[in-house]
Amino acid sequence: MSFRTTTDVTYVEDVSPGRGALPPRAWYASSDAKSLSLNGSWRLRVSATADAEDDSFAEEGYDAGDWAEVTVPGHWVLQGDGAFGSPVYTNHLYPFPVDPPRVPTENPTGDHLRFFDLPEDWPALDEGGAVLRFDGVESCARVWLNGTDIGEFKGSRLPHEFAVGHLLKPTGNVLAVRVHQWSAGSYLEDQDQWWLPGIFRDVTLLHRPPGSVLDFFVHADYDHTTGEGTLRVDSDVDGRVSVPALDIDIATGESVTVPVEPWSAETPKLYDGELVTAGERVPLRIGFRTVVLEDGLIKVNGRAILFKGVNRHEWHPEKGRALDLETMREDVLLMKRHNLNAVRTSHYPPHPAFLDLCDELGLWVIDECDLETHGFTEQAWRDNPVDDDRWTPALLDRAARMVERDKNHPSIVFWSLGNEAGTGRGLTAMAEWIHGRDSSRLVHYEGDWDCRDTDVYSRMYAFHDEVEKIGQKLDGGTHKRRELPFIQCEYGHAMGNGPGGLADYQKLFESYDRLQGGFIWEWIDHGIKHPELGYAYGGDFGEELHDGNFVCDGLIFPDRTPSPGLVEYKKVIEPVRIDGDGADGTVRVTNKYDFADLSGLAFEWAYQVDGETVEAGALSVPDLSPGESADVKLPEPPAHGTGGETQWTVRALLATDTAWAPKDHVVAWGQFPVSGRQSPSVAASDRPAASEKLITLGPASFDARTGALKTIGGVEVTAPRLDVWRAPTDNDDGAEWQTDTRYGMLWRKYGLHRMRHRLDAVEVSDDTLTVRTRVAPAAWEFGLATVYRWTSDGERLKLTVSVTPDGDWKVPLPRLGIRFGLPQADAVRWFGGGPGEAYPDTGTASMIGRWHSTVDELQTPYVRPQENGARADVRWVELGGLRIEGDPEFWFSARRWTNEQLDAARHLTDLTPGDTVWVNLDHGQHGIGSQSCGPGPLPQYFLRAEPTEFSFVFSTAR
Ligand code: IPT
Repeated sequence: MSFRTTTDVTYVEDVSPGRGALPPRAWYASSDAKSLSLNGSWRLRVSATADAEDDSFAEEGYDAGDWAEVTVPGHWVLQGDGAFGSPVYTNHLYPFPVDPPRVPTENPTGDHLRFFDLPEDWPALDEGGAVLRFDGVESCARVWLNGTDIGEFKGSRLPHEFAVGHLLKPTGNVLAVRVHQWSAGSYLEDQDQWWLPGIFRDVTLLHRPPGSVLDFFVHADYDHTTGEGTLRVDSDVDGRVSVPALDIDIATGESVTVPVEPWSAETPKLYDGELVTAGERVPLRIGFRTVVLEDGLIKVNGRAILFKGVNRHEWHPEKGRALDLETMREDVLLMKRHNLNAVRTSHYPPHPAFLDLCDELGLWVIDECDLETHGFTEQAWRDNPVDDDRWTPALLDRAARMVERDKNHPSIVFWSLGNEAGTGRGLTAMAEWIHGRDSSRLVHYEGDWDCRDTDVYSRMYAFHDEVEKIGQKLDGGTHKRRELPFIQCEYGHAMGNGPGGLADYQKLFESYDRLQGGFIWEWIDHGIKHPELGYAYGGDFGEELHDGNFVCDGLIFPDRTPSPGLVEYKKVIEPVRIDGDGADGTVRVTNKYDFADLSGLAFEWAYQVDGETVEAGALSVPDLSPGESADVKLPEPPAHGTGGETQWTVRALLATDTAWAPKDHVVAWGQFPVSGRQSPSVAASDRPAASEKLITLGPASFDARTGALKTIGGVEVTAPRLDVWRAPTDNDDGAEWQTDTRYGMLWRKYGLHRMRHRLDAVEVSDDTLTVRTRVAPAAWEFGLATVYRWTSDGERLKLTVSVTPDGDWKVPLPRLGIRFGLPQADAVRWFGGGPGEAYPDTGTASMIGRWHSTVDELQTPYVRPQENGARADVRWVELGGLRIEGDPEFWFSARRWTNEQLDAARHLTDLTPGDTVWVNLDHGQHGIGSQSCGPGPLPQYFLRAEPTEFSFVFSTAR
């Protein structure tokens, strides 16, 4: 065969979806047809432009001996230690001039080569055909097999198949793939994520025997009024369908109705079946369920559902979007273990294996098309491809590739047209096509608030008050919209510390039928593992345009450890509510599942005295149906010594091992007090004794001139003083487009990070050492008159801090408390909220008890360092040889660097432990909110500057 060498790359800027590929069809694994994975080590050559090299590399016999090697699936910019270029992160700005469909001349192009032989057991080449499948290539690829050009395609996160049987040889096959980073398709893929070129999903050669299955559509409905399921499998190639457990054996195209157990995210019952044609057997996993819009509600199997969801991008800190099966499974397991019931595949169809896991383990899925044109917002959506008929074939191709690939997954309840693409005829065409092709699911798209094309009113980051109005149907809108249910396809922006306010949203979702829940933004921080920085984010690769750490906004850290945000969300959405009344000894249990009864759960009570469990036992709770509640009597409180703070803790645990967590995994819990806490009291019986240099009082000594505390018992301290500063969180800073007040900025403007402490008086009386100060920033006239009063009973030392604001305070305080230094501290024990961090609007999961940790483990490793690690409602804490009791309870944090150093750090590796452990004991903390992309803290979580008094009692630890 003669090979005509060319450098023609006009297809790169062609708006068409491609040339040569087979029509889209369902993605399935055959039981008996052979397949050959072409994953593994490939040869790679990266050029700076699309046409720098001609295509002679695709010719048989080409010598690629000096090419690099790259792993497929993979992104070449994440391999080769930067030798092949670097990742680029932008949120919505196109990282190239906007001139659709033109792309820059500088267009990194990876020529890939894979040599393969057919395995020995591969059928003879005249027995059927073969298909070459690419599951994902970013962003545009041209393909040759054995020197023959077989086509080119765009649509990065969508499958493309080519018929190649006639080109195969038993040995010495050469597969050549030229991948361009930028193409016309890039205009349709402006998602908020790293731009990562490469063949990042599997490449597979599939044998297609004569008479093999082509495409098929499983229709498996459930009628909740009869308890029966109706199955029909439409298949391009005739055959038979069997489901042994249901005694089903029917022809394709034929329907049968039998009693079945339905599929739901809570009860993911799948029936194993098989589709058999003359040439092939294909396993089926059938879930019976019916999704409808009825009475203005999304109903599955006759019941309205509540989404407790998350937006999931595919991410791995080393492999980018080239995810292995184990990682996908880990995501689903983590979601299930944290009570999530839904996932939106933001913003593209995921690897198909992920959807298998959703079917199997049970998650509602919004499957989203690979489409976003967000950057056009910068030009008021002018030239937006979704409103330009030239692009419509590409949009329809994308819709079809998603729907056809994924249509047999029971977990998918919504097709989403894409994300942030404005409005236009192209979207309408997609919606019409999807509605026509699959009437068994609903259509979602957020960008059109009139809901012209959609079956749900969907919004992102709507504030609580607006969500409430929508719940009450007082939000107006088009006639169509007013009839539709509402979801937040994105809310609770999990960037850095937070999100705050989730419990307040959940309350609304549970109060109004129309509000059918939401999806947190987002699942995982897209940090890239980096030798010097720990995890890299936008700008760390020298990008000329980037959006910094806005790419790290997940509920799990890049290494998939849950962040406090996920722990909070788990508690907020728990499927069983456990409230109680300690006084009359009853607990009220409410089943908040949509489908499941409580038979899968076992309940346990524990009775605690001063945070320590003195007795525990099983609690028998009736097997409640969804929505039902019962009051259950607790046992008589066990006898214990006198006094002490007492409480009940009741937990709901898995009664048996499940597919996603072992027996005893805690699903839900509640705590309620029996008798309250007694505040620590210290008689002011000791007299301060002043000498020339020192004042002594009880166990402590002070500098006589400044009144600064120097020692308590044998422990030397850096004197406590008022502290109002915290290293602003991403949510404190807010997003640049936020018009609302952004306190992170204002706190800095008003100098709260550089407060001065003026000493006004050191007074010694019979029983008190009083130090009067004024704490205020340079340049401003407002301040905090702060008085420290020290008393002692000879053994314990009490500090009472009185704070009286003066002047015109324009901002709330970040925190209010004292900070002091300890020469050393490692182990920490406390009685209060734990085990993890909590802030005023993120504290639902903070459980009162006895906890222990270390100073290092108290830190929450937000990828961009910021305020973190506070423990809430602390009664007492012991560290560094001291015991500190609070009156009232306080927020505690300790770290090996100052809050100023924390503030200055850009990556975790910037934080190096110093000689002092800095301890903050806070009377108050400002709420966290979600303003990095959403509302700030609700007013009830503000820490306002107002007259306040609080105390701590210090003693040496027992
Ligand atoms: C919204 C996007 O849909 C999502 O991809 C992500 O960028 C998120 O915000 C923020 O992290 S768009 C929002 C700016 C309204």
